Amino acid sequence: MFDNRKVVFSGVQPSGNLTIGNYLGAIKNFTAFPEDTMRFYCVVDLHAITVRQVPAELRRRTYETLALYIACGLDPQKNTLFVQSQVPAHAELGWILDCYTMFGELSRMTQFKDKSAKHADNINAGLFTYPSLMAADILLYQTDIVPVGIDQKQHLELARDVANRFNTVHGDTFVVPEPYIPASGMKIMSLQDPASKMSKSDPNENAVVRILDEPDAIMRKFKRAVTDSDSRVARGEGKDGINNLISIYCAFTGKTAEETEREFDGKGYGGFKAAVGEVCVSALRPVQEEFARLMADKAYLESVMKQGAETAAYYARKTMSKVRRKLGFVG
Ligand code: AQP
Repeated sequence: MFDNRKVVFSGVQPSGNLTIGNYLGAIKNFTAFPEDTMRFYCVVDLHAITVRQVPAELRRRTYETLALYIACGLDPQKNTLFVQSQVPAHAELGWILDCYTMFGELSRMTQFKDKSAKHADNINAGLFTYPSLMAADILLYQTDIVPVGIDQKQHLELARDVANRFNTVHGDTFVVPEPYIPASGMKIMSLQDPASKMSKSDPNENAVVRILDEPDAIMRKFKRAVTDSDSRVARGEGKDGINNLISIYCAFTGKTAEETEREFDGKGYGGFKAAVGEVCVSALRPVQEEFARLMADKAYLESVMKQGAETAAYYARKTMSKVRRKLGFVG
């Protein structure tokens, strides 16, 4: 909409140390878009405060998330990498879209229900209206494509509904975005409770493999992964643990589930778990090395943030002036 390039937008919350769920479900796919797209990748710190954060940790994780974007292959010269709170238009459009999002719609969001159950002492309004802020993040850049994990599909559908509603009332204002959920972006499940999503804020460290975990820790966590009483490496009903490990193995190696089942035919769970650990360790090693190098140069990370925020704000302003005019705001 800004020019003839397709726009890609996505974000990750700096709400914990990122997991292989965030990596395989989202960040790895951010690098999949061609040069002739316009790409915005945001560290969504405004979203992170819907759950209580320790300020010093939030600050550190904001730098770390940005460094991980770069370490995972996002070149700041070719992608706009920025921090959400440094572009105030996100909060401004978030409020406006709150007024175009229905209470009933927000009440149906499964993430709200899950997070309210997890944080029963702090069910704040921001947790409830999280999806309208997410819609604002996306619509602000006239986004065509949003690479996300499948767990975010419901929020994305809501963003589409909000865009359509606004466009119907005020005439064409926003591009209606499409999700991009590639096969390798399946939902990575907890290693200890494979019926629930692997989440960076899970207090059980054995449940979560983090992008920055040491090789020993990664191997240990996979070896302890909960499976079942069968011993055949094959997908099936009631085999959530093995289904999940097969998905992870496939995502790191590019092999299909059938190829994986054939490769481990007759080999038992122990050997398979070790093999999943090994492919994970070797895929993450270059990311970890680059991350360490970047974190030693805070001034560089700050320059990336500053440049990214300026570029993002430039495009956000274009959308906001259109939105303000359509709404009848003065000036
Ligand atoms: N387990 C997962 N499998 C596949 N994709 C995942 N994503 C997250 N977990 C998985 C994808 O990562 C992107 C960024 O997620 P987020 O930080 O915005 O929030 P989230 O989905 O709430 O992630 P977490 O790890 O569960 O965070 P906390 O614990 O803070 O709530 C999204 O594209 C998401 O789909």
